[in-house]
Amino acid sequence: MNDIQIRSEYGLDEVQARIEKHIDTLSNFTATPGNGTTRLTYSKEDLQARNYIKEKMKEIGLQVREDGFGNIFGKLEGTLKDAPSVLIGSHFDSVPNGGSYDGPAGVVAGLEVASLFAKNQLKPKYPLEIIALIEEEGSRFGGGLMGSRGIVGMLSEDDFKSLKDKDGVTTEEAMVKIGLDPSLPKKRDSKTMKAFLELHIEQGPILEEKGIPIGIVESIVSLTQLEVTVKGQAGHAGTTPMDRRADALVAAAKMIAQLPELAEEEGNGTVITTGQLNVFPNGSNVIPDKVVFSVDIRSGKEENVLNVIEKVKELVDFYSGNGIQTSVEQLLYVQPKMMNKDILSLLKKKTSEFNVPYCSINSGAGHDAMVFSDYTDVGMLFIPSKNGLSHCPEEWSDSRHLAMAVQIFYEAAKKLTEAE
Ligand code: HGY
Ligand code: MN
Ligand code: MN
Repeated sequence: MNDIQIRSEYGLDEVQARIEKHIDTLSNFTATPGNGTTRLTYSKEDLQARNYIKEKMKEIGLQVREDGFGNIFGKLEGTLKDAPSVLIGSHFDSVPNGGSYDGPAGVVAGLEVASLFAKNQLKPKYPLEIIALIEEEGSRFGGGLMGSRGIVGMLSEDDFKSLKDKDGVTTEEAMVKIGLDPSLPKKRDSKTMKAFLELHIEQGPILEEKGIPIGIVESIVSLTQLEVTVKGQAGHAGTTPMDRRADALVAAAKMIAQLPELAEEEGNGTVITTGQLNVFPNGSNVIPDKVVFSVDIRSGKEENVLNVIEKVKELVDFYSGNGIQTSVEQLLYVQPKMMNKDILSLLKKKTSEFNVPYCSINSGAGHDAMVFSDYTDVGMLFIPSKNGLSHCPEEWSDSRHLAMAVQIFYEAAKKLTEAE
């Protein structure tokens, strides 16, 4: 990778050292130490990370608040009264046994941009807000993109309150348990947002294989999360003849085995994944009477996702009957999103000014930026993922690339907040 200019106002080595410390500290807030990051929303680990993020925001001199979902905001006021903010950030929850960078890289980048604003005593006209979002992964309450959907009003208060985790704990109960206040304001008027910048790890192999440190995201895939429920009849594994069974797991297994070819038939890079499978009552000598499994479908083109959703529903329906009942619930659906053209140009310009090699890239992963893109001007930068790995303990990115992204966002944020 080409080296980069070090400009005095950045003290890039100092930024890089702080980035490594932030990432390392946050990675310790996990329920599975030694086996990746497991930081579920409103968990003990969430609270540890939340307190760290808020402490860093206060050290920088930001005004810190949390909303009624538990999203964290650190604001550097602008000179313009009641002006909309330039937001920089990402999420701080994780998938089970995930990595240290998916989400936190973007929160840390925001903290470091704010640090540079403070260090250089910038007085922005428009406020700069650093944001740490909850439940982007949906690992605890399903669906995903919960913090950002809540802020823009895509997730209603009632729908939020109705969400429960696998133990039946509601969002509000879980919030109160770690000292959060669900009665705080939730939805935010989109007029209070001027722009949203998100740094994220690529989570794929493209940048690393190209030897390019910065990816400027042009679009984000369309995605849906389905939940399929298959019901049958519980029974004794030993005394129930094979021709008298309504085995929910056998039916579900036949469905799941056929999902990949639905995506392959659709083509266009369409992907489909079953990541979650819950069997009830889950006894080795009991015929399962209920199975619940996830189906994650993505494509750059909305029509591909819609086609495959219909094919999944037909496939599931095909196995109902003979004592088997099926249902499909859609937990999340987001259309493909284009990043804002002006911000794209700004990020390209600022990256070029540092002679940092970059390329345009489309995101196969979902991000909070896709939610905000319908409400404000949005831009994303990617940095390479080692061996293209993510959502696993092996996830790793180079703090030098993260520091490069910080300086690009710093210059872009100076422009967007008119702190020149
Ligand atoms: O699933 C995704 O694309 C993101 O990591 N939540
Ligand atoms: Mn992420
Ligand atoms: Mn993720």
